[in-house]
Amino acid sequence: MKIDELKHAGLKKWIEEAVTLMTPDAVEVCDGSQAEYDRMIKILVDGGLATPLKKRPHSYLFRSDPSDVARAESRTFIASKNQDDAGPTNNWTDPDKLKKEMSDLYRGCMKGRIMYVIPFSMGPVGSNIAKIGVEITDSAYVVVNMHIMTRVGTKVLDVLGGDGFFVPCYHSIAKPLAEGESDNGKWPCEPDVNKKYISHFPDTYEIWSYGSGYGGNALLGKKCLALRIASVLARDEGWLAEHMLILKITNPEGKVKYMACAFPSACGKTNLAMLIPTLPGWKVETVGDDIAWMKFGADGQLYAINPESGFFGVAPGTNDHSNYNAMQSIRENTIFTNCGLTEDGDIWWEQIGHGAPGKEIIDWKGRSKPAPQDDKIPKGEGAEPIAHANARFTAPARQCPVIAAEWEDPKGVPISAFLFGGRRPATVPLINQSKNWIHGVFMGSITGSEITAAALDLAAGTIRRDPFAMVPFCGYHMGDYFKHWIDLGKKAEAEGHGDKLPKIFFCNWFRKDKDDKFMWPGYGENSRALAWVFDRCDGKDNCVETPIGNLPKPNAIDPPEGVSAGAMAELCSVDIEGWKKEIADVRQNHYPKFGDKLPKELYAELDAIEKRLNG
Ligand code: SAT
Ligand code: MN
Repeated sequence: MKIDELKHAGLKKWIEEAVTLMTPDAVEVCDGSQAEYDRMIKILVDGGLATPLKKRPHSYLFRSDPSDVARAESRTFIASKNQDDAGPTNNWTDPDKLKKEMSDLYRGCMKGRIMYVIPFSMGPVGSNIAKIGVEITDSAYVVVNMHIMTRVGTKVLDVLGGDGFFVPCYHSIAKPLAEGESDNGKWPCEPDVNKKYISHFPDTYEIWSYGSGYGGNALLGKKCLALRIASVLARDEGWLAEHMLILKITNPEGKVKYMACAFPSACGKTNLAMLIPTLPGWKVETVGDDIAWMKFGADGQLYAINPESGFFGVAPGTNDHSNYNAMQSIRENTIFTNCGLTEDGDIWWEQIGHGAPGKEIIDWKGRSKPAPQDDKIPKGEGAEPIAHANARFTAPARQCPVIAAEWEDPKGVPISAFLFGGRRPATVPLINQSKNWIHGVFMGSITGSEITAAALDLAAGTIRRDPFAMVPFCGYHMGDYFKHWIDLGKKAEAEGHGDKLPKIFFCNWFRKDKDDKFMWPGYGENSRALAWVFDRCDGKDNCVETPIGNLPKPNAIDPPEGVSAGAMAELCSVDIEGWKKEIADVRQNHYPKFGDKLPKELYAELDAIEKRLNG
């Protein structure tokens, strides 16, 4: 499609301005077809950037530049007009100054390249919870990834119509080509991290990204739109855009509930989303593995959609035991980035479940290495893994064997429970239900993981708080974000729908004993905690009230093999002294960060828990 054929005058004007600024050799509006995907892949293979995988149909391996392997948090900006709107967890910069600086960089940045215009829908096309974005990019890698991760193409333009709302997203890899020059197999990007930009303009709902071609820096529908900008839209419009997986759980009687769960990174979120229950008769299916958008329906019930249509999952550590369903999801039609390449033409990574076949393997930097005999992470001086620790797979969600039938239902799925959790070797019980909505918001606000190895300036044992697992992804002041959560609960209650609010739970799969051993086996056994949550949502009398919330009654959760009755009791008990320290830490080190924007309701919650602990 040509720009002239676009019906939306605002979109046309915006693209024309970008063309004038970035001066690409040509412009293509993406139609989202399989033919388009195949054509882009051919360009990437011919250019030496993608390697077809003999062992996996329609699958390709990419190796990025070593400077371009993860989200660039230090170069991620929230450029609100008012500095105070960005809050203490974001890098703020003045929007006018930033736009001027970036416009200078964008000038001529697509010379020698094609500008692809990608109309995409976050959420099922036409859903009233979905939003439309348009990304312009000079990266064919971005086009193919967006094809998998979002709904792309003409069908989106049809919904957009002549005057619909879209989030405009600029992206350039910042590598113009001179006459006759080509990428020649080298991942194009701006190698100087300090010249990469991932910028958000929350007042105007715009995204400008420059210099990186990787993941969330470049696939702008994901963290940039679906979380940072969407969190602002959600605040302004009265809904929730959250860093949550969505799972469907069915009990042995065939009754169904949906849960949305937030965890900081490295807590096994994708694994939980695709869990295979060990509890007989229970079934877990996947609606989403990373992001949930939720709106209240006219019936007062909160409905969630997964705005994405694919999984952009961390490869290392994924294996048939940790996540069988993810391994099944990536058998074909998958893009791999920064994994190892085996002699027989397959991908490989640390903790994939087996050593690498053959004598040699190509590592993520493209170097030939001896094929590892086992899948352990190499340790010691100068040891380098074969796959980058943040190597990823991009796979269509529909390929997941346990994708829920309703995962694309435009009206969303009704959410019964929220779960928050982190890696907490001490103090936090296996599962705990909040006393009420505000107590639940309190739980979300103190979510975090313990730092194990002494990292940078933080001592081991320190809790790195990541409220609602949203710290890197909230597009505005987190104090206001907590308030938004509190307000939504109050509004539902005022409207007489308090009983329909999701119940809120705090969980911890990572408790350790005195010998530093994990007390809970995790993975499929987490279904035992989920089953308890399910029954709580049904009002089953299976809990005891404690100062920190409602904990499972003794024997309410059957211990899995290898967990003694004593250990089970400890996992479900209140560590009074530990919680006193927790409360003191929140009061001294966590809440003050948010200044006077920290809602007074949360301080009141802190006081109330402290009083109960002392009582
Ligand atoms: O690179 S992404 O932002 O898409 C994934 C992540 O870092 O969580
Ligand atoms: Mn995530």
